[in-house]
Amino acid sequence: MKSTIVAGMLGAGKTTFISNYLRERREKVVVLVNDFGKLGIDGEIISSDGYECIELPSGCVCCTLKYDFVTTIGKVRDELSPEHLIIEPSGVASPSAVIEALELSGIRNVSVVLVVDINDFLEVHEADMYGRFFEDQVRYADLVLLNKADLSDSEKIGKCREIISEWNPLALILESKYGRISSEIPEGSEKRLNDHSGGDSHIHCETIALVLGSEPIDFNVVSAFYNDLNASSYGKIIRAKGLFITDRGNYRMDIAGGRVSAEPFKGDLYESRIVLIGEEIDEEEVRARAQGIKDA
Ligand SMILES: Nc1nc2c(ncn2[C@@H]2O[C@H](COP(=O)(O)OP(=O)(O)O)[C@@H](O)[C@H]2O)c(=O)[nH]1
Ligand SMILES: [Mg+2]
Repeated sequence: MKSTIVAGMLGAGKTTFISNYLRERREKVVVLVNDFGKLGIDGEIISSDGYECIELPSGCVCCTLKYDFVTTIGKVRDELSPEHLIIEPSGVASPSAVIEALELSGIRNVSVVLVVDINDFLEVHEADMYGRFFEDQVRYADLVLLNKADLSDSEKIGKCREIISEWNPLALILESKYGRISSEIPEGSEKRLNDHSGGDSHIHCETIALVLGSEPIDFNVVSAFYNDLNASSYGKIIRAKGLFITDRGNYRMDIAGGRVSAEPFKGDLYESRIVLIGEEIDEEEVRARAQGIKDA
């Protein structure tokens, strides 16, 4: 069984990459998603494309969920026997912890794809915000996607490439738009794991999950809510993802890399829901606003 970890910061384009990659392939794939928020939005996006997708419960595979994770991997291998297992850990989990859990399940030579939002990467790098955690993500990668190339320019892309190849000279580095690549994921190499037992292997964020009911809600009202969230009206929102039943049909709306986006969602929805990830979020105010949208 070929195994691939798709790592990357919140909103870099991991789920988008997986969806586009699967669309072009015929192999039997199982996708394991460990989402940070409780509502399993990524799983719903991948399943709507018709792929087998298993959601791990909320939490982080590197700490509380390690045991569940190892059990699930064993079950997938024995019961579903896919040709390819793709794992999307939450954007705050360290790849080394996921590699370790795979090794505990007897899976070696896993491929690591790192999806990077070029603009975010440069900002974070310049601010030296994530330190070792960030470098770790790059070090383990076999393939790095410099994603969201449509929102960047050749100078930034070049700079990104330079930093990444310095940290990891062996990784294949490709530019991408919406995570689209024409080549195959490279074979994984043996990974030498850091001893992260004493250290912090992930970033701690707050997460809030909101359910907005099954009645259609006003598209413009949800858009306005997103714009306010993005403008930091309720604290720092690093990432928002939501699936909504609206008066204009089903929509998926995101905040990633400081941008709000909305696109029609082709899957069925039984309720509208949203997951927010951030710091110092004013939960009470957010919940009140969400209740207002639901009641309107
Ligand atoms: N403009 C642009 N948006 C992208 C690209 N890749 C992903 N996105 C958008 O970025 C948001 C986050 O993508 P997602 O795959 O959910 O990120 P994840 O949190 O890493 O899984 C979504 O709204 C995507 O449509 C890209 O190359 N260009
Ligand atoms: Mg995702």
